[in-house]
Amino acid sequence: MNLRQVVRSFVLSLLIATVAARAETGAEGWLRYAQLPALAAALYENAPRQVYVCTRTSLAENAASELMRGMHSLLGRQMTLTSKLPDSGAFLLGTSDELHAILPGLAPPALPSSESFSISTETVSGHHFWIIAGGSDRAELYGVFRILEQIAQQHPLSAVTETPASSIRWVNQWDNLDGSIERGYAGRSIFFDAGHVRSDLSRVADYGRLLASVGINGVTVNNVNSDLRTLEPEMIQELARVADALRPWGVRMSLSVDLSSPQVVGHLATFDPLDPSVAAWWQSKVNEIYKAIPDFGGFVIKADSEGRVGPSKYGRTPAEAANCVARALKPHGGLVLYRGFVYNNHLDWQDLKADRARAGYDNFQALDGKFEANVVIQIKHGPIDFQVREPVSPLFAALQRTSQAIELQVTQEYTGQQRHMVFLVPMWKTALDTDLRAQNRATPVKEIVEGKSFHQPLGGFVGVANVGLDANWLHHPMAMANLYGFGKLAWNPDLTTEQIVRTWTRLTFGNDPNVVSTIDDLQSNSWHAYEQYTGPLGIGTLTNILGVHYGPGIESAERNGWGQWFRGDSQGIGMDRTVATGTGYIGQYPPELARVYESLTECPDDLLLFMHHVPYTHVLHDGKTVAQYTYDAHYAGAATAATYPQRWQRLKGLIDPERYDQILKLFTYQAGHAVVWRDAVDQWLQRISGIPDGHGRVGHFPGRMEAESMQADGYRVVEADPWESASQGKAVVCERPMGCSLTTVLDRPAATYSIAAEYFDLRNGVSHFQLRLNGKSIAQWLADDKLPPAVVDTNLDGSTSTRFTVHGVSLKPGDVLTLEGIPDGEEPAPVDYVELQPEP
Ligand code: GCW
Repeated sequence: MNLRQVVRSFVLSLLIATVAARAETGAEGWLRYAQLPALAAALYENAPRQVYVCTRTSLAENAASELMRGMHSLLGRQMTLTSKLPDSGAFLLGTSDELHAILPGLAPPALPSSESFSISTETVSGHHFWIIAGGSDRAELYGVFRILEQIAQQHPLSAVTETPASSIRWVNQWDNLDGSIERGYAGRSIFFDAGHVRSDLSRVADYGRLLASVGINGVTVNNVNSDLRTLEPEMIQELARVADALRPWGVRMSLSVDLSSPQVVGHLATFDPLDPSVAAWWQSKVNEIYKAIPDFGGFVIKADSEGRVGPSKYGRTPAEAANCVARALKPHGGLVLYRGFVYNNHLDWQDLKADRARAGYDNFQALDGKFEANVVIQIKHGPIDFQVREPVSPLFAALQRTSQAIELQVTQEYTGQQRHMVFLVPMWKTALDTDLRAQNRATPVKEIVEGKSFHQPLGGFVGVANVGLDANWLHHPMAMANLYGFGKLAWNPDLTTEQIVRTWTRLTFGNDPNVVSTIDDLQSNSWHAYEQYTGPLGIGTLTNILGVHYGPGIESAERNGWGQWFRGDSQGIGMDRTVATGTGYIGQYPPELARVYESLTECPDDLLLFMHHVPYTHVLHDGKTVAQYTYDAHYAGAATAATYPQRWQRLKGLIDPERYDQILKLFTYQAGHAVVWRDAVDQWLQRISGIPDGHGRVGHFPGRMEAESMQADGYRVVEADPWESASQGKAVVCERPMGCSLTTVLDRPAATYSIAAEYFDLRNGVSHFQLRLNGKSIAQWLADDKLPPAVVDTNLDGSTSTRFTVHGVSLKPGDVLTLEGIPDGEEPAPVDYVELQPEP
């Protein structure tokens, strides 16, 4: 070994020792502050060891202790907080004026907003100062997090001044007071339990820290489907404790409220927003809140939507409702975020002109300019509902005299529920970068929601986060990149996907180049792969929209009032939203963009079925027909997911064992579930279109033995519902407590194979499975996974279908393969098929 190699291996062993020493629960998220190898730490040898805070507010002190905590953890360095300006070097934290007052020689840059910060180094009388100047103490904290982020990535520190792109950078939590979370996939609420605020709010404080580190400044803590008790006086007192836990991190609490509160909580005869007694009630309620929570952020309002009451009850408009509440908040500096998600979920599906996508624009466009200055319309990025691909909502361009915020969904409701790795930043970037061409000029969505395009006073980003009590917050360790990425984009939507994922990976898993490039690649392409194996061409995710929004449930979107139709029949598929022959939705876009979407030839393929109804033989830009493209996309997407476990396994030893194992398990599951998706959609498409797959794959599985065709002892054949969620529509169940079995005599050429068993893992039982080869056990496992849905679903369907694979089995003709299942509880050890695949 030469000296370089010696040093490298020393550094490597140090790194491994550090990694091995800590049990990684994921609780720290991207704030691990993992100790740097000695060589990297040497970069910061000259960094000061003292910290001086100009004004000791609790936020500024928190910033200082975060800095000390980070420096200690990253560099093993003891830091001290000094109460008088040191005459040796130090980190100095303060506002520009404060810094100038203590060291008149200093000239920190002018900061454009109270949330701006700057980092610089200065040498005064031979002493080295690192200066973190903030427009406020909250911004000092942002500066501290930025320094630590640089060090954790082993970047040299450089002078920088930053200002967030918009002032509203909030997360929403859809937490219910009973402790459940609507569309939450990572355990119960960190805020509530059994109708009350939790007594232990330590996770709330930790959450505040994570959020602050990426610049989030607000949390709406309760579900937009708001509990009517939210504004009861006792609840406000309890909620004040949540605000207290968030305050040290500069994160303001806000609440979702139901517009009927004046009636339900205040016992008024009405909640008509134009009734003076209602306005007075809101005013006194808001005053009461601010007494308990002086930095209260405001209200989020969901009204006239999905069963929530609203102003329509009194023939009033959303503007009249929003303004009534906003006027009460105004004297305190609070905001109303009124959701644009207002639509009729009892549409007539037989009416070819009916269109849910039109609703946002139809309900709000005429109200432009009629809102109070502290009202912001919170608009989901697409016109339907967080599908895997949607165009952006045309409402963004239609509101030119109203402040707007974009609502993005971090919690992966329609995108794999944190069982599938789906990195959403590329999807959000696509939305934010979409140029709506309002007024025939460049008006990308990001600039509209920043308030820039139309010179609005407010604007911003709201992310539906739904973290839970799971130690790692979101269940899938990879999903934390979405929360991180949301915060980063809210701060600066011009960051690239690469910048975001790279930083996240380095902070979360360390700086090993192999680790960084593997994870970045996995994450970056994951949305595309998920789109391919679920719903390509803008058709919608194709999940069961009437149930848990997880596995395939294709036709659940059709023929009901929810309006998520794609109108597939034997002739063709897609929603005709054109002005010429369809619902006219496309006409809601500014003319330049509308022209592109209206044209069958110019409309981008990935939005084709969102905008147009076409025959399955319609030829796309790449020369394939719609039918063949769809078959191929599903095969390609599932093939990509199939690579995840192997690619991950190459990182063994470079990642701590806890997260390594957890992610390997999730990737293995995802690879299997991608096949469930692929087969469900492709089988369905082949049947409805009558067009066979040009490559002969769909419906023909050479290695597959359907459970219903194996020799059964005790197993009974059942139909799957919907049929396409089981291979060939059928599965088998065992109702004998002692168990049942499926046997087959193999006739494949002698070789090494993987054997996959496709079974259904229900929540209401833990069945036991065993595979035997010629009587000898080769694998056994329990159907004990806690799959979505979190509610008990007794269906054998695309949400519960799960794959177990055993690799490297030598098989020869005449071998006898047996799958045994022992039911448990109400789970009848259900099986779909067994599949053999030759392995190299
Ligand atoms: O997509 C739907 C979700 C609901 C949610 C609603 C909304 C909180 O399925 O669970 O309700 O959107 O955004 O209000």
